[in-house]
Amino acid sequence: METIYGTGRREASGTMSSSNLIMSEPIRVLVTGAAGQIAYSLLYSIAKGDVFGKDQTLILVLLDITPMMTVLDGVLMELQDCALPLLREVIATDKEEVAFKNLDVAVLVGSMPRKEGMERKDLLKANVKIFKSQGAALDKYAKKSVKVIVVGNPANTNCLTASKSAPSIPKENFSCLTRLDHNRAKSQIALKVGVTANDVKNCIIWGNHSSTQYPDVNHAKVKVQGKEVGVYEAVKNDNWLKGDFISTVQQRGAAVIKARKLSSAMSAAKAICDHVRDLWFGTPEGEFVSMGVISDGNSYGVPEDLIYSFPVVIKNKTWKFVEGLPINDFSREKMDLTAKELSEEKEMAVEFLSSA
Ligand code: NAX
Repeated sequence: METIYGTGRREASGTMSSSNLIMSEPIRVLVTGAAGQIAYSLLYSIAKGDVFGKDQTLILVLLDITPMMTVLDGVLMELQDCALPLLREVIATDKEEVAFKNLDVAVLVGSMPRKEGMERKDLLKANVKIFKSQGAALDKYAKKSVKVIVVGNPANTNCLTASKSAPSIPKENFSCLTRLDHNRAKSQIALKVGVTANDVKNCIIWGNHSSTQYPDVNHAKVKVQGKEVGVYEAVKNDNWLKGDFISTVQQRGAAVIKARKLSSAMSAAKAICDHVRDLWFGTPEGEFVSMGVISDGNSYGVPEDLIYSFPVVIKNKTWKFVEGLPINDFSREKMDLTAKELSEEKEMAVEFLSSA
């Protein structure tokens, strides 16, 4: 099934008479899992220009599975009813060959959720199947310059699976979301110091988007009364920073589920917007952010060929590792632990990949 709303095949001429703004050529953005709860917040933010800018027109493509098509129709109707000037076209579909065609950006949110009694291995297997297929569709139909952002869990390993299944697209074009964890860390520090999140920068999430992730503030700065200082100096509580701070960030997803009976959605959508906007426009001078990207074996002692969350800076739509940060023994141990988990996940995924 495929529903299209909008201006059909009208070629972008560079201007949109309705708004008197000079508009650029529309970019084609896919969101998968589009009938789900994260997408419900995310689609509105993207469509109104929070990510690609207020003068970038868009063709939004929504993919979900066949049983969700009636729900997706409702999402499509709501997007129409928002009457947003940037939206040239919205395409709702359950077909990969439609969804992945000519993409500039793919945000892969949909995945197989963990069901009661499901083993981690079975979950991984089900997701290898999904991300192998979507990776192959990217390879076949998307632009070679496409930026692929994987959100659906296990996000790091799903991202690796998609990348391996799309050999004609550069590995560097794939990243997975750890920005929610990054934002959680930033916010915990801001709350503790009594400043706003904007006053905190350069937190790092290392490793897997799981409870083994390592939130590291050894290199982070906080602005207190107009002066930038190290987080350890501002917080003045090493025990908290090495204990409850880390476990709060690691367990935050579970805490939200316990309280809300649903997983993080508003904050996840906000984090996806932050991640993609930075990929598109770059990171501010002097700041770095966390994202899961392919390891090269030469950075921070992380084994090669894992999608591991690192501190990165972004310029001209290209990310680079932040290099040369000193790593103490406390950090080393935690960074290795999360790398070990990712290596195990990779081993299982590779095994399933050959049989999926
Ligand atoms: P929902 O269950 O509300 O929505 C998921 C949607 O994906 C459903 O509509 C489902 O039909 C669809 N879907 C399943 N398989 C699909 C496929 N093969 N192709 C297209 N669509 C498919 O989940 P939601 O709360 O939106 O979360 C989505 C994913 O994000 C989950 O895997 C979740 O664990 C993950 N998260 C990842 C985060 C991260 O930081 N990396 C944070 C938030 C979130 O927990």
